Amino acid sequence: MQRVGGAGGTPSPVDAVGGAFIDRTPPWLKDSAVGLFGTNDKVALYVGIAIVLVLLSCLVGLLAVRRFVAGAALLVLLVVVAAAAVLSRPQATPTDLLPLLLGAVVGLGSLWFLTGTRGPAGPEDEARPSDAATAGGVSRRVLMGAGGAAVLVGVVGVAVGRVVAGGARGAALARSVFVLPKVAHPVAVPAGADLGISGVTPFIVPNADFYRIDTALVVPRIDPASWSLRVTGMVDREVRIDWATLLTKPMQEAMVTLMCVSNEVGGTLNGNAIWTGWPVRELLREAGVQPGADMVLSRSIDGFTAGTPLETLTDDRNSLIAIAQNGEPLLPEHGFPVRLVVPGLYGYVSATKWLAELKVTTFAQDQGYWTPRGWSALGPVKTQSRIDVPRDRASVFAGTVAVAGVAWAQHRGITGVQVQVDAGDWRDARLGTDATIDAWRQWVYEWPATPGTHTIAVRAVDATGPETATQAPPAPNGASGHHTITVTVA
Ligand SMILES: Nc1nc2c(c(=O)[nH]1)N[C@H]1C(S)=C(S)[C@@H](COP(=O)(O)O)O[C@H]1N2
Ligand SMILES: [Mo]
Repeated sequence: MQRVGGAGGTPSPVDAVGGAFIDRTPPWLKDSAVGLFGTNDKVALYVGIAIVLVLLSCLVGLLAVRRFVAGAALLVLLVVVAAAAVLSRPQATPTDLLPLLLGAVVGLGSLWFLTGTRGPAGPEDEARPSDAATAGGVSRRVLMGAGGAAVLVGVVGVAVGRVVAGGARGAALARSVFVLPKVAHPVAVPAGADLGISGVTPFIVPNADFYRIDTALVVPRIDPASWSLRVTGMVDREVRIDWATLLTKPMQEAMVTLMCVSNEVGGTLNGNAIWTGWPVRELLREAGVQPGADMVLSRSIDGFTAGTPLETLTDDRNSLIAIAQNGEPLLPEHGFPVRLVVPGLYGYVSATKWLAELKVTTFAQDQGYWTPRGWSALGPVKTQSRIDVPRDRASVFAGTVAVAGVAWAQHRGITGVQVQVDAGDWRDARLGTDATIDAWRQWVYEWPATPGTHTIAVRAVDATGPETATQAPPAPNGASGHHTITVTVA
């Protein structure tokens, strides 16, 4: 088993409940679910959990005031539910229950003191009705209650601090322990690929700005020394490759634009980078793929899975077991130490981060994480384009205005981009230099802007023609339709 280094890999009860919630996201949320759990939405989920916790605490308190046993029973029930969530997480160990147990003890203790219960309700309480009202009693209870609350806050604070600090330390250590191997054929950005237009997404997106999408509430912090990747399933021999062995393999570089299926038309859930890794097909060759297999189910250390067509991992494209992004070890958020990168497919069926296993199998037998949640089993990227400048609803001055953005048709290649103003003819935009069919291209159209309000639409062209005008939502297999903006010219 792979081990998770650092405290950051240990799910807190809150993360466990949140994670269990994410995994059980009901169908009515499915349309937005893949995108929903981007970085901001995780904060929203935490706030939601906090509000629910406060409300539940109030309920526990109200019940306990009437009958201590009822309040205590609800508290215990909540702890049991949370414990079940903790233990349902893929990386859970029994020690993960410790914070919950502590919380339960402190919670019950606080409840005890705050309700003034001395024991089972009985004639003794009736005999001393004024006990709670005596000055000494109140101040003692307030003191004890405040003390209990302080302990509770302290426990939570320590737990949060431990996760944050421990995780950061573990990641920093792990990412500093290796020097990237040399590659035989480094990939460079061709001159003119980046048109240098202000406001347009950089041709190579810096790692820190790269979009992040995953179901992980706590970023797994993996010690490469204990990491390994297993190849299982329909293979002649199961193979296990550890970190040290992986680093001895001949590494390749490839420029690939990664893309999320939940990206809306005009959305920014995509990014282009140079990835360094060992071709997946080499590892599959070592294992020996058996006839009849048509899918590789890649599994993350946190339980996420992606179902990738076997041929996209064995043909001559640059499908990589990637260890670096733009010449740097992967960031923890982007899969450190190892992730998959497959040109031409949306991330949910291919780009598994914190990679732990490749199971050679069939689409008939296995499904990736998102498939039973309403997303297509197959996820080839749709040809599309986006206007980055001007921004939608912007005001510009009359004269020549640079309308510009990016266009992508991963593994087919962009051959043109066209712009339409109002209901006019489609005009060819100027393209940035072609780097590879797997990367997006920047484009610019010098628009002679005249005063008034105008709509501007863009469409990408690949070898099969212009991108479709038919509008489709992200689910089940990617949004489509022309990105269109409105601008006011003064
Ligand atoms: N372990 C894991 N890997 C994952 C995911 C995930 O939820 N868990 N999400 C996938 C999806 S939907 C996308 S779009 C890409 C995003 O990769 P990035 O966060 O590095 O941009 O990661 C893929 N790999
Ligand atoms: Mo995605």
